[in-house]
Amino acid sequence: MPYDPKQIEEKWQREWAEARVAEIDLAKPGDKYYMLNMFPYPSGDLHVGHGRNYILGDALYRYLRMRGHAALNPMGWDAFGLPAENAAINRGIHPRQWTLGNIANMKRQFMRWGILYDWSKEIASCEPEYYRWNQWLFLQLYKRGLAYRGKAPVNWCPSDQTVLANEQVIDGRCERCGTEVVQRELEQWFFKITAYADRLDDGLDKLEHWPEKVKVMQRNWIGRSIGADVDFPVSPLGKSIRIFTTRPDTIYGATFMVMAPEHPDVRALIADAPDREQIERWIESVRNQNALERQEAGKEGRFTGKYAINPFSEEPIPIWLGNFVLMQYGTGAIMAVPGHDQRDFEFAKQYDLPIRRVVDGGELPFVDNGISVNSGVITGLPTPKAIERIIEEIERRGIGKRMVRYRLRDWLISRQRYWGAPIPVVYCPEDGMVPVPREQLPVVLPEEYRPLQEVESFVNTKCPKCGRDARRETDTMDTFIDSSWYFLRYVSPHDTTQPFDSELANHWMPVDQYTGGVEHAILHLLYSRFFMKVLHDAGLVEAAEPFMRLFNQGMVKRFGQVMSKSLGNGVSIDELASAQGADAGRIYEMFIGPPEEDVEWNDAGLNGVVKFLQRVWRLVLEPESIAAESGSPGADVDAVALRRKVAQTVGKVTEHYDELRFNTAVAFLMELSNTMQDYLRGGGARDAAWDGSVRTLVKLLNPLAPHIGEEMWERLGEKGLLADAPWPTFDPSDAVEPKVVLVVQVGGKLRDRLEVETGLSEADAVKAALASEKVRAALDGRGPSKVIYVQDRLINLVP
Ligand code: ANZ
Repeated sequence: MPYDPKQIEEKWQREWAEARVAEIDLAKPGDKYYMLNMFPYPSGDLHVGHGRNYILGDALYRYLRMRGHAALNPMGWDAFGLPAENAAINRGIHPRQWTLGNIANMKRQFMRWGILYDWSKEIASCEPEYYRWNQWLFLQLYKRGLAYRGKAPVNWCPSDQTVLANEQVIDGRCERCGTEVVQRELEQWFFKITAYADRLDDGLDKLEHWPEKVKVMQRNWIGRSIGADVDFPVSPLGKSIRIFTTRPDTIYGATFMVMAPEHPDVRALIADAPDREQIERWIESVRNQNALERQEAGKEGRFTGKYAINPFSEEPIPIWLGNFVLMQYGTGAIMAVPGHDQRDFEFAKQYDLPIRRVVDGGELPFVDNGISVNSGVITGLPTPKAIERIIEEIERRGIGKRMVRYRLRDWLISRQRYWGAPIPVVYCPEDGMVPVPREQLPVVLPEEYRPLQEVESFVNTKCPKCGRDARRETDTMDTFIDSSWYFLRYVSPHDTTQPFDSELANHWMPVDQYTGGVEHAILHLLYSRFFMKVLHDAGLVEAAEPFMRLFNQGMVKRFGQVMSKSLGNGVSIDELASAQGADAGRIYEMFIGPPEEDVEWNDAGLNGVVKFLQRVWRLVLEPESIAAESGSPGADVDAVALRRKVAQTVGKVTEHYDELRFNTAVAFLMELSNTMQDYLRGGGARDAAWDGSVRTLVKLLNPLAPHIGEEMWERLGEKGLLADAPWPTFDPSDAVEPKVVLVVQVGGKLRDRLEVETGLSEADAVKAALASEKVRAALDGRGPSKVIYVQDRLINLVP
């Protein structure tokens, strides 16, 4: 019978499901390994671009099982969010119905690809059993002062009627609908992630198995800067204006000051300016620009007509307003040092302001470290020492202090939409803001799918404290909250008394291997790390970092572009599975390139994999037919050589699976099958060496092609599932290449005899020959102009 995936794949998918192979008893001790793929947003349909991530995870999981690990591999759904809501509104069905339909389809697709998840632990963040714990966690943060309400300028999309996070604003427009975003001041809920800025930054040092790139992105996002706050007296105001600088050592070179146009002291500063109205008009125009437009507008400013005193040089310096100074960062005011800062330099050139050198080292603007000059007590000191010394002086004089600042802002979690977890707070005319008590959770979403403030039956409630009429908070939570702790819920998916069991979490956390797209390098990972630290501080879990090892798989492209539904260049998982089979698709997705790199989909490559599987099938089940083939063997392979190849392959494939290098592992398996073919064609017996090689090949291939694997395993007469079979081991002494003596000649004259490995390539043989002292002497500095090489026997270097 020829290899036919249609005959076998569904059969084994059913077997695995019935045997519940991936179900694991979390309380049972064992060599735990928690592996996790980022839970998907249930958009409805998987294409092979998504497949790469999940197949990689499944291959690793199946490998770990065979290695004897107690491996946990759960799956769930990041099921809340705006797309579901929009899709539902467009189609006129309830977001829940749409979401659950998509979940069912994607779950079917996972099974169709032979992916083994522990479905007994499935979660969906849109279910009250799940989001009730979001609400509980919100209350924990609230109790700890980490959830607060504040007025904030927010990005508002007039079309979607919602607040958008900065990253949802692309070029000043709403990420979803393209409408121009406006700024509005609104009362919003925030999580105080800035309280953890230091620990989030420091913690990165310990994540040695995270890609460096991701850590750099997180560091930049947190943006820790060490420097000083310094007060500059402004006599017309009768007080000082505080600036933040990372280079206090350059203070003698501060020849002017620049304030953000929104700075609260600006009004008083320009109150009596003759051109006040003009300045105010300019301020208004800057205010209406978003951060990006402001950057693109180029450096622009207005002179306030007032002066501050540089506390060190004691000179009066003009106070300017500048569009490049942001109110949200530092103190919203800077000392401008045009000699040593690029932006200040450009500004000074533009408005003809004085530029002064206070650091020696190079041409102005000189922004690097150097030696302080013309700088009082710090003159002559190298920059790092100068910074330390001047900060001491600033603190001694009581005009400022050492300061650490962060770019990171608090996390705005309010969303004015329906399809999210309601924020569990009630507003009572008597008692003010009252958190919903734990026993009254979950605050369940109403059936009616409209923004919550429009749903009267939801809004009107009783105060949990006094029982009088009150109103519910109508904001829902950012869905990033759902994904900030779901990995903990997997250890207690059905617990109705707590979000997770601490003891189980302590056993299973941190996640050993986390895989997903690099698009989550910043927010999702940072928020998850933040939650973990808060829960750690609350004594609920020991680990303070959620993910030990992080892997970002590359994207699949077709026709040069990343696969996506909207571009219409996707390859459907269903079509592929029914045409070439899930196993061929799985191997191809792994063979296509290094897993971290972007790759181009190529149908011809897929056909090559189908041929490989057909060959393996015949090698394992119909070896006679290969032995009888006319083609001559590519090399002599006896039983010893076959055993050696098998041992070497076990070693290499194991090593490469450990490092997720599935593409090279496939190449080794192809090599092994070629050697096995040569063995048969050269008349090799079907003896113990052969039987061993067959079983090893089937096992090594199993993580990647489990359907054909199980079928061959069964047909070989083996008992039990291959999924449960132990990983092959090998005797390292079997893997050693035997040595041969290579005769080395120079111009036909014997010069040396070298012990080398068998099967050396010509290039390696030349290298070995040139390493010989005698050969080099005979060549006398001349390179070989010609090489004659007889493998395993002789090499002749002709000068
Ligand atoms: C004087 C100076 C001299 C500066 C010099 C730099 C070099 P990071 O490292 O990103 O934190 N700055 C401070 N607040 C600002 C604001 N609200 N908007 C725009 N720029 C601001 O940058 C800190 C530096 O950026 C500070 O150090 C300040 O310029 C500027 F040779 O002060 B510096």
